[in-house]
Amino acid sequence: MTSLDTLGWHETTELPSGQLPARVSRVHKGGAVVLAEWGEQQVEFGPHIELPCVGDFVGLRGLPDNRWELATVLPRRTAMVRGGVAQDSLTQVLASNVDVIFVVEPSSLEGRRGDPNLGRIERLLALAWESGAMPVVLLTKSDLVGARIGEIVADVMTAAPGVDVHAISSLTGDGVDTVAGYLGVGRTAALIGPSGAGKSTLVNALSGVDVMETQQVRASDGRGRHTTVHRELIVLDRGGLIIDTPGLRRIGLAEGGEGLESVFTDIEDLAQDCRFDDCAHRSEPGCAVIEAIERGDLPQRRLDSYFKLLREAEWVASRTDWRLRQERARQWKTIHKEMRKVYRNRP
Ligand SMILES: Nc1nc2c(ncn2[C@@H]2O[C@H](COP(=O)(O)OP(=O)(O)OP(=O)(O)O)[C@@H](O)[C@H]2O)c(=O)[nH]1
Ligand SMILES: [Mg+2]
Ligand SMILES: [Zn+2]
Repeated sequence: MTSLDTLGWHETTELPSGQLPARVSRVHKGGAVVLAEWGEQQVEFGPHIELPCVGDFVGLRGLPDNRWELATVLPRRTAMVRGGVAQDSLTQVLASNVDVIFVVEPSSLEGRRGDPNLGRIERLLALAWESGAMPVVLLTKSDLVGARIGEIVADVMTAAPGVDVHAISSLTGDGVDTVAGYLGVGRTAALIGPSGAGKSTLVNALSGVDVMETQQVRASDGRGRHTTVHRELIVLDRGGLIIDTPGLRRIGLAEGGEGLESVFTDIEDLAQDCRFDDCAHRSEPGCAVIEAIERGDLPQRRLDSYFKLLREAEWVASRTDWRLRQERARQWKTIHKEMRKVYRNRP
C-alpha cells in the first residue's frame, strides 16, 4: 500500500464521487501508468479528457474486466512548460506539481575539456522560475574536475543569482545527501538538463537501486546519447518523488517570459539606477548596467545572454499571441490618430 502522502497528494480539490486518487508516473500513446494506493496501474484515457502529463493528480474510474480509466485531471499547482521550437509552435507541459527543479549541468564534459554552459543554465532557470517551482542548480561529475570545482561553482553562481548551486558526484556520492535534503516525504523534484549530464545516474544514486538506464557519453565530443526517452515519476524509498526527463535537444522559451526577470535579477536591480527609465543598456549616458560591466561587476556575457533571451521571448510572444499583435496594432492606430489631431490643431 502506498499512502497518498507518499505520492505528494495534498490536494484539497474533491474528486467526483466514485473516482479513486492516483498520480501520473508515465504517459504513452493512448494511456498512462499511474501510481495508485495499491501500486502501479495501467490506465486508459477517458473520453473528453485533456492530455495529462507526468506529475498530474488524477481521478480513476473503474471499468469492466479490471480496467481503469483516467477520468479527471486535477488543476496543476505548478507546471513545467516548454515553448515551441521552430517547426512546431505548440507549447508542451513537461511535468506538473513539482516543488523543486534541479537544473543539471555537467561541471566537465567527459573526453573533452569544457566548462558548464552558462547560457543553457540561464535558459533552463527561466523555464524553472516560470513553472512556479523552486530552481536549484546541480553541477554533476565534480569528481572529473578536481580542484577546479570551486572556481567553476563561482562562475556558475554569476549566472544564477538567488539560486542554490551545488557541485555533486553520483560516482563518489559527494553532495548526493545535499540533493536528498531538498526532498522528503511528499515533495516532488524534477531533473532537467542536457543528455549525458548524469540525471538518471543521480536518480539511481538517490534511490539506491538502478531504477533508470544510463549510458556513457560519446568519447568524441562528450555528448550524451539520449538514453532516457520517457519522462517518468519515481517514488524514492528514502522519501520524496523524482521526475527523470530525457535530455531535450532544444528548449524554447514559453510564452510570457516572466521567468527571465527572476533569472536576471542582478541586471534588473542595476537597471533601477539607470538615468533614463527606458534605458536599453546599449550606449545611454548614466547607464548603471554598462557601468557595472566597466567596473567588472557584471560579465558582458551575462548582458548578451539577457538581450538574446529577451529577444527570443518577444519573438515567441509576437508569433504565438495573435491578440497581443492586434493590441499593438490598435495602440499604434490610436497613437497615429492622436498625432494627426495634434498636427491638425497646430496654430
Ligand atoms: N565521472 C562521473 N561520471 C558520471 C557521473 N554521473 C554520471 N556519470 C556518467 O555520465 C554518463 C551519462 O549519464 P546518464 O545518467 O545516462 O545521463 P542522463 O543525463 O540521464 O542522459 P540522458 O538520459 O541521455 O538525458 C554515464 O556514463 C554516467 O556513468 C559522475 O558523477 N561522475
Ligand atoms: Mg537519463
Ligand atoms: Zn541602462
